[in-house]
Amino acid sequence: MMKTCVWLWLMMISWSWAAKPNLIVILADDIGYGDLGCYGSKVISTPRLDRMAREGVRFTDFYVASAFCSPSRAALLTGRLPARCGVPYVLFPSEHTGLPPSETTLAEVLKPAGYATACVGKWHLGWRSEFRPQQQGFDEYFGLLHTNDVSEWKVGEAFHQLSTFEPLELREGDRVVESPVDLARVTERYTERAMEFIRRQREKPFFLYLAHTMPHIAQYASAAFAGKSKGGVFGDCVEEIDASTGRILDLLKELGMDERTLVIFTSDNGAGLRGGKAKAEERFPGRSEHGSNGVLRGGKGSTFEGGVRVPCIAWWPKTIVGGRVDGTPWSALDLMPTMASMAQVKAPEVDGIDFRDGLKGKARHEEPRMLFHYFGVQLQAVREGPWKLFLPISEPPKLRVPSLWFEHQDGLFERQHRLWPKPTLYDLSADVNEKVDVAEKHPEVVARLQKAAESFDVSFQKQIPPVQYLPGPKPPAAGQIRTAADSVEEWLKLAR
Ligand SMILES: [Ca+2]
Repeated sequence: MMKTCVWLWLMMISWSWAAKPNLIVILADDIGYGDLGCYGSKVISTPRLDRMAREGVRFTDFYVASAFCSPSRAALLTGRLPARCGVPYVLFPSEHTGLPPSETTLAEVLKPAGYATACVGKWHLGWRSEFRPQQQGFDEYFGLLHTNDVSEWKVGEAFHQLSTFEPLELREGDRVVESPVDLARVTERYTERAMEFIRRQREKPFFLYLAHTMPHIAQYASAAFAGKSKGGVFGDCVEEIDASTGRILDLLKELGMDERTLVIFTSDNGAGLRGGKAKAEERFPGRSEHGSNGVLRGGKGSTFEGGVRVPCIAWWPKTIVGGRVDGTPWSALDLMPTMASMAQVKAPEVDGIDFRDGLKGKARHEEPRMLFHYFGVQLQAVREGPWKLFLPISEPPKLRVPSLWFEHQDGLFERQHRLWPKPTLYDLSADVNEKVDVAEKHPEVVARLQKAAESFDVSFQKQIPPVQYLPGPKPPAAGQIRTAADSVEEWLKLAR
């Protein structure tokens, strides 16, 4: 009797892993490490995400591959470091570039394995038709091709030179369905559209990439959430995303799909720091709020933990045992090979690892794994086990990838690609907020990590491809100001 039970149990376990599960990635924009109740927020109420964590696993050491929107997304979808997959820096609407069609995304890997694929929400990986989600393996697309902070900058302001044309358009496939988009309803509409996609899936397994526009600046929540959170308008947006996630989990249960669906909730980078608030306040009055990275140092844009360590919750009833809190370091780069493995297809060569067993709580790494924290093309820090080493850097990168972001803001390239005179070492197990440099106490750790990191980077630098730019009208040069009289017809033609 006992033997039969064990056999049946083993059969069930192997069946659940053998069947191809549905895969959902819910990506919030700029939610920081301290912005959810289950990660310690006292001002933002997230009952549904907290419950998702209780029913699933909450990771304390989950990293994104970049502390900015576009490169973080490119890395999540390809499993490759941002500079390797052609998107080292954040993209602006005036740029004729994006995630190269030659890159293989998770959607492209899953589609031949029989998956229906949908991208709902913020793309931010290229607006020209050559770079849109439909060219990257997604059967369906509903959302905004651009980030939402380009819509309200006034003509004549420096930043506007990067934007060139507006308004911000909501699209179904290539078709514009609302222009300008009502940002207050965007979370609600993404949610409805995602649920409608899920309801349609009866025959095939599916992959849903739901990338929220919120709570990225400029924040808007729908009427049911606006003004409700103790965390201000930022909190309103997070609370709406919390409710949205709850609706999706409820729907999966209602349709009987919950036990064959893996849902991952995470964020694309840490919350922006308060220091940037004054500048933002001039442009987005009342909508310039940032979240919290909890105890972590630094924020969006930085390779300190606050920029690159984000909340991550995985939920899969019966397969993932509920209530686990897991401190294994893993990365958004791992989603591609992990999900490919679940779909029983081979992933292309990537920088991530197959974390399938780790999701279930089985130790995954026999040796400590090294995680590489790049800012664009510059390797700034590495993590291995408890150690985080900031490398000594004596000169700015030799490779200057074309990027409007830098061309339009004097000195920004130099400021953001930092120089460090000497290596700095932190022991994250004792000092998660990176306050005490222990490099002098552990010279052997510094030497070992530095050698391994530099050796990785030497070969990495040789593999960085040129950024793919398409021909097109030029945006105003730095210092030039576009006026309302300037024609944007050429741009609008390309946007269709
Ligand atoms: Ca972001």
